[in-house]
Amino acid sequence: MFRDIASQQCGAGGDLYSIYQMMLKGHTYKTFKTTPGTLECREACLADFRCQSYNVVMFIAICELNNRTKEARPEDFVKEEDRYYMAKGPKRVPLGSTRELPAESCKEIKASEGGQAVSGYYWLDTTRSGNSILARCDMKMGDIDECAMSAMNTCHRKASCINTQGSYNCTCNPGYTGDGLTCAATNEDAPIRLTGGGANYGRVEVYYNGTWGTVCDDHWTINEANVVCRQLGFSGASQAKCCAEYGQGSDPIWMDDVYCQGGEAKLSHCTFLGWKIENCRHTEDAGVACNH
Ligand SMILES: [Ca+2]
Ligand SMILES: [Ca+2]
Repeated sequence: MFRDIASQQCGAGGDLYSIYQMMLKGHTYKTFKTTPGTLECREACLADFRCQSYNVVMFIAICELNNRTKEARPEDFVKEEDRYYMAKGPKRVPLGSTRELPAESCKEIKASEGGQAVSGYYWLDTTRSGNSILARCDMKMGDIDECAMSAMNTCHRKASCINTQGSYNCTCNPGYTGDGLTCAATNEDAPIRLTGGGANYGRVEVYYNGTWGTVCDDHWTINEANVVCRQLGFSGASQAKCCAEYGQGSDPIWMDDVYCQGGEAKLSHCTFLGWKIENCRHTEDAGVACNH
């Protein structure tokens, strides 16, 4: 046993070292008896890529292979009279680098690998389920970057994802409005027309995504009607009409719950639920009557 320790200390160039009367507790995945005075424990660790370090129970020569280092789990590196702790050294496989050796968190990898840990993809098993997943770790933060993989975040495709400690944030891109999980275009210049009436009155229709569709009359007031009329070149509106006053249009119902301030140049600049996000029927198609 002492030859074991001495030989490792000599050949290791500082990378291998034993620490007496200390052990790493709670990370042993394999325990077996060795022949005293041999290198069996060290050889077993070197032969198994899962092995990150080992404890030896002195005098009875029991070997405990650990799947963590004391750097990864400093809180579990504890005093133990009958044991010594041994690092695996340069042949150690970095934690989280293979599916069979997942880390519990990016933070653990950062602790385990120190300055060697670079941001990138690692294997994690955050719930100790036995199933590893590949995730990107932001090592500056020591945290999972949910933004790197679309399956790990619920941001809308028109939102940008910002990684945060323990989570992430979604923010709608410029020109879109919403909570980041749903984003609707705010400043698209959708053309409009009046149908089913006369030159200056009719059902409001909006052209979006290659198709003409209708506007729902929920919250349809003179404010919204004014924006429609001005967009069409009239001075303003005399009336906002509800309830398919000028007949029912056909699908899609493009806009619902439209709120205009009054100064918008286009109806599509007003706030609304988002294109085709609605709870209406065509019996609720909105109309306007404009001033000449
Ligand atoms: Ca995160
Ligand atoms: Ca509605």
